[in-house]
Amino acid sequence: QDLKAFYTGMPKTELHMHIEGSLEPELMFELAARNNIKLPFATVEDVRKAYDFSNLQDFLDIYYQGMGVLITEQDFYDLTWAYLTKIHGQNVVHTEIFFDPQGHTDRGVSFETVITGISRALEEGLETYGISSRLIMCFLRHLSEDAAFATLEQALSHKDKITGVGLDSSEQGHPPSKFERVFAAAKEAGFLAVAHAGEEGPPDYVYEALDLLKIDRLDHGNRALEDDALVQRLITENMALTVCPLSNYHLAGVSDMRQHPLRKMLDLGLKATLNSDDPAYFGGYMNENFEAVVEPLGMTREHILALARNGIDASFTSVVQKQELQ
Ligand code: ES4
Ligand code: ZN
Repeated sequence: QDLKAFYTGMPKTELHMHIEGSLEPELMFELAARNNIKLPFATVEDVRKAYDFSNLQDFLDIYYQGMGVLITEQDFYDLTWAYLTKIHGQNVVHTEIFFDPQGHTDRGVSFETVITGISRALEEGLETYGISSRLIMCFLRHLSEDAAFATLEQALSHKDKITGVGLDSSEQGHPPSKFERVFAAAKEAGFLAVAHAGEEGPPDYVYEALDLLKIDRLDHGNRALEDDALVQRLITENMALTVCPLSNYHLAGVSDMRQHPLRKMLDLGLKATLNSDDPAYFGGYMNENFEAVVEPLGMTREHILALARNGIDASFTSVVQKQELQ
């Protein structure tokens, strides 16, 4: 109970959160009504009942369907503002937000509409709540390399608003190597890089993310623990992992939180951080993710502090600063 007061009151960073995954069912209904879109659900309760996933693809199908209510710039603003309001109430002071432009441009919503709505909310989040932020544009890995290149091209005129590129969506069968050239071009253009790897995919995909995509931070990385040499390398390179406990519980076969690898990662010396991934779909934001692991894993005040410190150290703001000092 004492620990709960500690992590809820603690200033926190969030480094792995898909803004489309923060769309709560209530707002989904509101936007559907506003945009004359018919949802395949009658009530908010029906939506929540559908959030019963057995794997990543199961979830992604519902996630892409859900984001279909986002049409106008105001929709993207409202989505982002709702997230910022929520995390302000949880003492999150810095957030690095993923967005999936291809999930929108493929439905006829322009890149400009998406980026303008999100960015306007982020600017206001800094003014009103004092929350600093960064934006990370993800490529959908189930789509082609060409499609990723076209998306990167669109991002170039918004370089001032986007700090990094990432890689998400269906991992199995879509290895990082598929995007080696796109990431090289993105890095050349000055973007930082992250990638989802080792969420469902094998340790080999983590090696590829390191060696071919030259990532600055690893998203998930859970399956790296299957390979001792890889673990040693992540420690030596001081590579941060953005771990998402409630997401793993709902998608990645962690059926009992006492089996979750987060504490083991910290005890091994890996630079693990705690994040919410898709808070509207997986049952909670930052505090709920702390709550899911602290007691089941017997974590101490020191573990919680390490997560907070790692979050600051692994933030793109810190990464940029370190690069400038070199
Ligand atoms: C995602 Cl949990 C997860 N994994 C991969 N891609 C994603 N996009 C949104 N949430
Ligand atoms: Zn994710």
